[in-house]
Amino acid sequence: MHLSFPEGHSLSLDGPRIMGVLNVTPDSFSDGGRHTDVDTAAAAARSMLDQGADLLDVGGESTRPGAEPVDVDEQCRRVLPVIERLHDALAPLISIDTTSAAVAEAALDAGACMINDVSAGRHDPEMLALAADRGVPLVLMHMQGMPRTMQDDPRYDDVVEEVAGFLRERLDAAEDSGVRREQVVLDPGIGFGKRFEHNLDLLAQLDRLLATGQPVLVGASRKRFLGTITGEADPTRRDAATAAVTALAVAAGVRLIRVHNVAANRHAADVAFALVARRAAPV
Ligand code: HH2
Repeated sequence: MHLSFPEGHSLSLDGPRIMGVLNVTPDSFSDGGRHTDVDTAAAAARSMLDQGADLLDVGGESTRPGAEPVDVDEQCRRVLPVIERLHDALAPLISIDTTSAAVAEAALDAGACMINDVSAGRHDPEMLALAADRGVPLVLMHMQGMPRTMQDDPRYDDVVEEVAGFLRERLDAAEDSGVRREQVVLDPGIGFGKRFEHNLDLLAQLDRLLATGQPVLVGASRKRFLGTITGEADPTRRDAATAAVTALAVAAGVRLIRVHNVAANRHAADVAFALVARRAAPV
């Protein structure tokens, strides 16, 4: 299994791949305000690539619970100079984290080569057609509600079945719009309209999402449910907790992990993968 990018690049999913988070926002819950000028963002990107990131996810709109939408012009003002600089200086694989097709299109023109849409193509009717037209990999994520209100009262009868069913529907919608199935990554949307128990159920039953046959991405990095378990209120001190999720997700078969601390999670993913490989190794 692999993802195909423009100009003949591809990313094999035979092993775990780490997506480093690069938020160019004043208000993201963990790295907000840290990368708002291009030089600092480029330095952070270089450091993540040195630590073993396979791709970088650049976003100009926080989706933390309670966040207000950021308009297209402001998202572009934040992300485009950073994407251009990264593309010119480091040429990494860059994913654009947005629900707006206009932002995604401008980001692809500036050097991004993948779209990460936390609304799974529901926010902007042009998004699926854009991904099809440009032939880029597309992450479809589950979210109940919208960031501003999603944590008010999330409810499910069977969270895993409902999330998997939603993602199967969005996969079909993407395919109907011309996106190639093998380019679609599914994401359960940890923390997006989910209570503590919902997040645990989704992570404990990743096999049910992997049964779709699609590559799965998990983004649990530093999220609040980890603080609930560990008692750690500061998101930047949740990297060991994040690495535990990474190891278990990789052992379950997840091949894309979205994280803030690349070094810790690169190691966790590689160790988990090496151990799982021995399960299948001949004696
Ligand atoms: N989580 C966040 C943002 N984008 N994309 C995907 N595919 N999956 C996720 O779990 C996911 C995501 C939230 O984390 P972060 O970017 O660190 O914070 P903020 O939304 O406050 O910028």
